Amino acid sequence: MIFEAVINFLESNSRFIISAHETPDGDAIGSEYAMLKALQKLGKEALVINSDPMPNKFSFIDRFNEIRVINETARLPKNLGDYVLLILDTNDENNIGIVSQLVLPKVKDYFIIDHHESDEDLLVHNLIQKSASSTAEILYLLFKEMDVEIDFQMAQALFMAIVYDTGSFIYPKTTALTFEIARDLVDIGVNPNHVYSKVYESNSISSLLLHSKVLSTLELLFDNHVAIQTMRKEVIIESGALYEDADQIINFPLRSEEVKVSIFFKENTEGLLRCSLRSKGNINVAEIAQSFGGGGHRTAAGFKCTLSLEETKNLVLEKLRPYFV
Ligand SMILES: [Mn+2]
Repeated sequence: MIFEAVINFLESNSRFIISAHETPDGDAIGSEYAMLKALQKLGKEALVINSDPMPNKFSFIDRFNEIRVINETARLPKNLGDYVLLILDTNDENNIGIVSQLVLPKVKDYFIIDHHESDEDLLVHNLIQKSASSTAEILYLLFKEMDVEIDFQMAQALFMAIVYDTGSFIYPKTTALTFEIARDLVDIGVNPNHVYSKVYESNSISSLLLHSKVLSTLELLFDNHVAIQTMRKEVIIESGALYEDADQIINFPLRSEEVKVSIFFKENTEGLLRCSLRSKGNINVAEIAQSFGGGGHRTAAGFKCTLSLEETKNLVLEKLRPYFV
């Protein structure tokens, strides 16, 4: 039974810190919230502590601001050694930001629940299901297995997470099971239009201006099969937008039939550069991201750039060249 290790971990510990990857997305936030409520229902003490604040568009699921940010709204418990850490929606401990230094080395133990590509050795003591559409999908099945009642607040958080990670039920890992779960969550009371509107129709005008500026950087290469967009920190500052407002921009170019791979270089306001990759069809961009120290899924992956933008761009294009010549 795939849940044996995680159930054993949850049952044999009583104090939990829940965290997820840095710059948390809809799946990270929704999964953390649902897990927090599930642990409380199981009579456990639990806290959610992230390295970065959540984008505002996800905050409707967290009415009482229980999802905290380290050094901002969360003070770490003094007795960290009595706690265990649950890492959600990433299997790379270097991808949980400052939590990897301030929490991970001090807790009693940790456990990963995730659905990204991972090293084989991680599969043994964690719950990593790379076929799952989202971490939330895994959590839903886990809660069912453990007979944890999924209330409306949990259902809404899980639904938001699934909507986000499946691109509203269209990305490749969306299956009949995903729809069955969604159906049950709607049955519990989730309003899909409300969730969609919060996540996708609540952006600022600054965000719209940011989109127009970034789209104007579009380059098309390899006979229009590869699209590259670039966001420098200046455009974030000029448009008055937030870094997270850019999280959907990478998907635009894929709307063109010819574009098979979309590459997005994005710099945050501190000048840190990240490369995100999306593909449709046969090109495994997780493999490319892994070769730069990052990770992800077959069709959606990313890494932090250690070289300049130009150098990184050339290296990524070299890796893609064999597919297009
Ligand atoms: Mn996810």
